[in-house]
Amino acid sequence: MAARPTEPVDEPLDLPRLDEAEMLARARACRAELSRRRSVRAFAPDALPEGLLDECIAAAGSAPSGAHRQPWTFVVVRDPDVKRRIRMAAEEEERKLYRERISDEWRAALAPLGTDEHKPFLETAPALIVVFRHVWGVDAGAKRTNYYTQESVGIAVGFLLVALHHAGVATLTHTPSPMGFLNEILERPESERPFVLLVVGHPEEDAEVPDIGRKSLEEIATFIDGPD
Ligand code: IYR
Repeated sequence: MAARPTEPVDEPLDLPRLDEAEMLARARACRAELSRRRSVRAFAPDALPEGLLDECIAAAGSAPSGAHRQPWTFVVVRDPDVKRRIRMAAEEEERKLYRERISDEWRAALAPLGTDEHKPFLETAPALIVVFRHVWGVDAGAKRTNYYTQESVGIAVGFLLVALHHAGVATLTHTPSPMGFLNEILERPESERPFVLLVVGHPEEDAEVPDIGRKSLEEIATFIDGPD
C-alpha cells in the first residue's frame, strides 16, 4: 500500500563505523585538503571537464535543509554574452558600492584583499554558478512556506565549495551588492533571491593570492567537557 505523505518511510542508514585511527587519519586529511582552498580572483579561460559541474552541484543538492525543502536553484552560466551582461551589471553596482556605499571602516577591512569595482573574472572564468534561495516554494500554483532558507542554502554552498575544491577547481564567492539584477538577467521568479555568485575555473598561471593567515583552533573553538 502506498504510504501517505505524512507517514515517514524509513530506510537503513548507510554510515559504517570506522576504526579510530582511520577516523583521525580522514579528519586530518580533510583538514589539510580544505586548508589549501583559497579565494581566487585571476582565472584562466580554459573549460572544465564535461560533467564536472553537474557532479559538484548534485553533491551540493545533498545538503540538509529546513523541512527538507531543498530551497535552492543553481544556475550555471557559460554563455559569454550572459557572463558579459552579468559583469557589466555587477561592476555598475560595485562602482557605487566602493565609491559611495561602504564605510571607511569597511573599505579599510577590504584593503588587504586588494578588491575593487573591476570584476574581469566574471568574463574570463569558464563558468559562473549563481545560487538562488527559494524564499518560498510554489506547490500546485500556491505559495508554500520554506524554513531556515539562509542556513539551508549556506550549507549547500559550503558543500558545493568543498566538492569543487576536491575536484581541483578554483572558486571565488562573489556577492555583488545588491544582486537583484541576477533575477532579471537569468529570468528567475520573484520567489527566488540571489544568494551568492560563484566564479569557477582553473586559476590563471602563476596566480597569486593575498598572504592572509587563519585563526588557530584555540581562537575558534572552546570545549566544554564533563569529568572523565
Ligand atoms: N562585494 C564587493 C565587496 C566585498 C565585500 C566583502 I565583506 C569581501 O570579503 C570582499 C569584497 C566585491 O565583491 O568586491
